[in-house]
Amino acid sequence: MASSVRYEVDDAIATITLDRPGALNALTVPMKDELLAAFRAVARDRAVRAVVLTGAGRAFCAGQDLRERLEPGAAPLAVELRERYNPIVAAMRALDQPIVGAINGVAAGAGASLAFACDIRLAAEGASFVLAFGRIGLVPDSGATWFLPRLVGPAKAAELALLGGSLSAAEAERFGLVAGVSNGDALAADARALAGRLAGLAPRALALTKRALQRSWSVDLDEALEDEALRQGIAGATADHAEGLAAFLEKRPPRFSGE
Ligand code: LHQ
Repeated sequence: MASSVRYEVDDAIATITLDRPGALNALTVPMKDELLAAFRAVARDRAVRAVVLTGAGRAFCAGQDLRERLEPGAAPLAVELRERYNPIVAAMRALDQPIVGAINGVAAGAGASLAFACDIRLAAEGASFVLAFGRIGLVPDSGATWFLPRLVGPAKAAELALLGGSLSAAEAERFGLVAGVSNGDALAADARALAGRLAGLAPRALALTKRALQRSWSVDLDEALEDEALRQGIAGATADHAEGLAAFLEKRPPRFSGE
């Protein structure tokens, strides 16, 4: 079967491209397996320092392939989520390397959830986020109910999730859901430049920062302060911290090794 997820590594940046443009990159079983394999490949490859997740063609991802759901033998929804979607979202969040979502077009249903699970998002002018679940009598899934209130606030999250509403790229930027909106064809280059900036930073500090931000949602301030102290102890013992200090004092850009 032809691959529907492209995985390319270039200059410390892995680009993962959802590649079924004829169906707006709607997710099939093999595609979900490939996507999980791609994130696992990133996890194993320390030479990769940042990831770009994007879609081929005019869409980012239209969520679950709805035609596939009608095929005989399709797994029950809860099973499909537990066995295929949830492991992808968990793998994205467990990744040490930061993920830049390059949202090139519509991100609907579980496609929106994938976008939410990225660490930073950039959007093309024409992109949108569509909470399409309710329109087909389903509940937001693949992390959407967890990420959305945290990303845009509870009021907007409720409006979008309950009404199955859509956010344009400009609105998404206003709500802080995307870090920027790229004009014309600039998105790929802008996302790569952002990933390049991340790839130039100290990998272990980035990984520790990702974890601290994630953990902050489930702990009180005292625990967060202690968690920061613990992580800073680890970061402070790295060669990259020593390199960062040396570079500052020598007034030169740092060269982080990941050690
Ligand atoms: C599609 C799809 C699609 C197949 C466009 N499937 N072909 C669900 C179930 C199981 C387990 C776990 O979780 C989930 C979570 C979910 O993801 S539920 C939500 C599923 N997604 C949707 O409900 C979105 C359905 N798509 C749309 O509403 C529209 O296509 C959007 C708003 C994304 C884009 O609209 P347009 O720009 O007008 O494009 P279009 O509708 O004309 O689509 C273009 C083609 O892509 C078309 O194929 P065709 O052969 O007729 O040209 C669509 O059938 C196909 N396509 N989404 N999810």
